[in-house]
Amino acid sequence: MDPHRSSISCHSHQSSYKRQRDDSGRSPRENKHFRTNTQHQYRSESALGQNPLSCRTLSTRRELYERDFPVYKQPVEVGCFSLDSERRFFNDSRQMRYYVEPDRNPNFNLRDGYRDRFIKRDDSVKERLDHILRWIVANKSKINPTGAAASPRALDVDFVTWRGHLTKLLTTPYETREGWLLAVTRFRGTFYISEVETEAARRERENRTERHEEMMYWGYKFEQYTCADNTHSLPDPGGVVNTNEAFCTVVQTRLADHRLLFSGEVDCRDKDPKAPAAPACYVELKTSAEICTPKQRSNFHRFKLLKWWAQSFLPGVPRVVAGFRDQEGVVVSVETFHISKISHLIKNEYNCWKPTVCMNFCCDFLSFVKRVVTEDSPRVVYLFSWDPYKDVTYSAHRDSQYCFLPHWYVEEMTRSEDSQYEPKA
Ligand code: 0WD
Ligand code: CA
Repeated sequence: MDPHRSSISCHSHQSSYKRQRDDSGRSPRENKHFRTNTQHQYRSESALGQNPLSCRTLSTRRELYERDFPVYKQPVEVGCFSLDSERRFFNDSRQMRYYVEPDRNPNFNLRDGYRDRFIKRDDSVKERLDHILRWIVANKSKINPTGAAASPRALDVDFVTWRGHLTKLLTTPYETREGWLLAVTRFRGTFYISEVETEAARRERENRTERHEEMMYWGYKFEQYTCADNTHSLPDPGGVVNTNEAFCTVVQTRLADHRLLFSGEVDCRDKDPKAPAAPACYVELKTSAEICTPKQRSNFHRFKLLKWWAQSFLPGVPRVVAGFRDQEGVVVSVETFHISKISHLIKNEYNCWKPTVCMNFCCDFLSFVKRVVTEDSPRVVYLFSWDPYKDVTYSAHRDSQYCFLPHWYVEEMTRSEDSQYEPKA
């Protein structure tokens, strides 16, 4: 038998998992999440674990996740980083911006500057987890505060990922249009999750209409109207919008028994020096089409507020400031949404989304990952795949195009782990 395949095959693991679950005395209903998958979506190159019996799936049906809200610890900011106008990484907050409250009816023209004062990030460049990994290498002591000897792992967290990837997981039980691919590598006990662009997403990116391209600019233009570079200055709507620039927070938290470390881009913070500490001082900025009919209001509650809630709830950002714009791209009104009040706002909506379903699905997906991803190696990627109305499936790949942990990171983490046992100077 191919040693690569046997080492990664989840067949023996599967039976041990089943035994474990059955012994736990939990109801057989819980096992409905997992069933034998007889299909194989990825038979590519060195696809491992091809024994169909060894493959299992995770259901995304909402009703399976209507349980008590899982424990989600208050996210703690453990650091931040900045990406400059050329997308260079800095281990500091130099790109932090300050929120300047606009007029309630401001008439901001979001189309201004699209042709002549816009530098767009090249979104065909896939950065994967690189910026977060750079931050980890520069801040290892902040993540393992108790010191290395206590733990044999390189990092004292279970999962490292982007906040945006977790947002996609939270909204999955309600998503009917876009599927996802998430690559997972287990390295020194930690699971790294990095998105892979789907074929459909690539086609959409490469075939955007001019109108769509311009509308993507509008969100960044709204940021320029409402953010200042420091606490004493005002926004400069005459400047250049450059989407390479970013300020990212790095937070640590726990979802049930999953310890998470993730990073997310933050638009700006409250400029009052007496504002609460991060992430509670952060403000998320959004634009949305103005709401003129009951149908539009209902859609806003069902789809937009779900995405806004999930994205900001995860890192503990308490408020979203929304600019509502007309068809011509003019912001006609501005409204603040408090994340903690969004679930009340949607209560009157028939058959609407539920935060507990989002969180329980994410939690069960992370448990699924922990069970499936058994081989600990930067050379192995388990690719989790989901399409609307389907179950989550996976396949395993060694030395494939999906590998995403860079050599510099693997070397740095291996070196620092060995050095833990060296006498301290
Ligand atoms: O290359 C990629 N496909 C990805 C890049 C996937 C995931 C993240 N990233 C990078 C982004 O370039 C950005 O620097 O990570 C950072 C943001 O990560 P996140 O906070 O986890 O992502 P998300 O919550 O999806 O987006 C937050 C904001 C967006 O604001 P809105 O209000 O539109 O949700 O980050 C920005 C955007 O302003 N953003 C991006 N900026 C440039 N390129 C991108 C992107 N691909 N994705 C999101
Ligand atoms: Ca935003």
